[in-house]
Amino acid sequence: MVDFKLYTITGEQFHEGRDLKHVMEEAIHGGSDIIQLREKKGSKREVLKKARMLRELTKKYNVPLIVNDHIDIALAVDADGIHLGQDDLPLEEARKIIGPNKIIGISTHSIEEAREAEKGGADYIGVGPIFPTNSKDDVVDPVTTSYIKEVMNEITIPFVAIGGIKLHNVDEVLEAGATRICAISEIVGSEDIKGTCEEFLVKINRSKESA
Ligand code: 3NM
Repeated sequence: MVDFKLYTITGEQFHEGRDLKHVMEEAIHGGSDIIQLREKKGSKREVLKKARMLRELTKKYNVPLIVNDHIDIALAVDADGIHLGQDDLPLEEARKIIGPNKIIGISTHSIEEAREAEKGGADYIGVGPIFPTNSKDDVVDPVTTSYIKEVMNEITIPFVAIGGIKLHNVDEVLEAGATRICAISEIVGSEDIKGTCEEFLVKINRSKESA
């Protein structure tokens, strides 16, 4: 099973003018230990091209690559796994296509969705949005850190906290019990991507030590 601490997702709207490869390489240099390609626009070919580039990059650093939604592209580039939202292909169907050895992550926004993902064999779940976020179009109301506590009480598969997480509010998320943090805008929109990742990791590691 793959485990990780700091999950960086692509978000082109936040790094306009900067090259995606450079942005994600900086995140990896800062210690981000899992990367997701999340492309809601663009043709299949454009997404495939980015996926190939990120596959090459992540292989070089031995970091897992997850592709959001596009199972065909995940298979074509031999990504480590896929991430699915509640409106994407159901988990069981996705598992049939992608096989038993790939990672499947599921976004969840309630304990019912978390239970269903665990029962269906998800490898990890996203738990969010913890705070308000502008990075997702069809976003639901913030679930707050109380959802983290519910998940910790009941769910045994790994979970990653997501949604509006910034350096200034991550301590609250860690104090609630999260050990894995995911961010888009705070990382890829940063002037200092590597430094931002390093700061996140200092906080995550400090919280782990005191747990
Ligand atoms: N999924 P930022 S929130 C992609 O709650 C995504 O499932 C969410 O971006 C969920 O770190 C979110 O910029 C956006 O808020 C995260």
